[in-house]
Amino acid sequence: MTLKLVKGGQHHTGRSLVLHPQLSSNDRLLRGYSVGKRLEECVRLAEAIGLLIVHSEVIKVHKPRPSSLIGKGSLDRLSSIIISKNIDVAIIDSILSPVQQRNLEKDWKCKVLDRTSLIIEIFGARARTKEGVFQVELAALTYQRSRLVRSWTHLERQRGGLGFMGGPGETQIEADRRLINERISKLKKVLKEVRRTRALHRNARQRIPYPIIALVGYTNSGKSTLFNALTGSNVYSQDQLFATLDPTMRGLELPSGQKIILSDTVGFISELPHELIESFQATLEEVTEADILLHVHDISHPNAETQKSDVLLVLNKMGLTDDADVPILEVRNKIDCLDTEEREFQLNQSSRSEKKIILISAKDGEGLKTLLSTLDTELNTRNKVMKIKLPWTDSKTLAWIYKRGQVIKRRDGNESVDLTIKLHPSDVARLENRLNS
Ligand SMILES: Nc1nc2c(ncn2[C@@H]2O[C@H](COP(=O)(O)OP(=O)(O)OP(=O)(O)O)[C@@H](O)[C@H]2O)c(=O)[nH]1
Ligand SMILES: [Mg+2]
Repeated sequence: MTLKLVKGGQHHTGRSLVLHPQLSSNDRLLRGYSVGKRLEECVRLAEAIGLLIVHSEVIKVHKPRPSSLIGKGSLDRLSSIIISKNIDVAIIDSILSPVQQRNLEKDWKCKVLDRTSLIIEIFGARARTKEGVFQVELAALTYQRSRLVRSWTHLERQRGGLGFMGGPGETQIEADRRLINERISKLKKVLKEVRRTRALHRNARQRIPYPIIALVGYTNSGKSTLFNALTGSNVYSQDQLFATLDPTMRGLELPSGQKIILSDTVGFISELPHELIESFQATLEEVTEADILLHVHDISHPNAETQKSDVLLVLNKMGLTDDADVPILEVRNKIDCLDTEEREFQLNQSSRSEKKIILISAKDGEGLKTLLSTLDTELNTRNKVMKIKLPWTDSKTLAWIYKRGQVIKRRDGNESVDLTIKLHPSDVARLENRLNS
């Protein structure tokens, strides 16, 4: 498979067909998941790279065929639609094996993209910064490489006889893999440098230790709208999947006067390709390093529950388990879209829930005050980051700090030691007493 990336926001043009294969083993059916909505999402993904969708359907797959996923009957029926409607690209909303993809392309005589390649394509079209472009390219190549391995190794296509391209006897697959590997290691080096620079910036920020609050959530849930409403900014927000790709941060003051940094970043989606999660480490570090996560839900979406668990799944893959590492506050957005009955239900649920649930409308501003004061409370009951200088003579306090708190950074001087520590708010006062006595 060749996955050609569209760089710098260019769009594809083309007539397209979108299929959502509904596997009978699909456990989502049991979770009140709407298949129609999932098809709609895939149509919107295809639209996100500028394709014109001329036909879309859910197709029942009882026994997935290893050679083509869908059965012969549907294959032929779709083939005539593809011919009569002049279709250039068929999008299959699932993950295809390289063999399935090639066979479908041969059979239908059009380009075939699966969900993973489609999402990587969208990221490619959205990437604006150098960093974004590199990250997408890395994801695309990693995906391509995994498919080379699976599809070609047993075929070992020998490159035509002369042997001056690559060493004698070198096979096409080895040459391809070598090129891809070289590029992948180059990209990884560049991105490592990006991460190093970012870490330096983060350290500089931590010298004035403002807590970082990161917005996370399903794509199109309203993160950027909320970001704009809270910070008075004007970042791009649009009724479009993956409107945001590059992270943005802004300072903000809570009602108590506490300053925080709010960060908006790329949204998640069901079955987000793991290649993207791995490649976007630099971007996603704003999330993994945050003090609190605000998980923004589009509560008016019929698949809100599935979207929620799929976002938590991605966070898990990033090593963030629900509340164990960092508090995750549930923010239910778009309550302006609910009717009276649904609104009552939501209010009821949030007042009964043990976990904090905050209902808001980022568009109308409803609930934003509560959200900010909740953040205040949350930050006040959480560990505080402090910097102190301790004379060596006070070894008792040093021992106390190691026992009660967490030492993040330590620099030993001749007469004193500089420490950056994390302490529970109740211990902060105790420490101050010790230092003053
Ligand atoms: N009715 C209503 N619409 C909202 C609300 N918040 C956001 N929207 C709309 O939802 C769409 C998506 O909003 P964004 O803020 O771009 O969503 P996002 O989460 O940043 O999306 P990505 O960047 O694509 O991940 C836009 O059309 C917004 O106008 C809300 O509270 N009520
Ligand atoms: Mg956004």
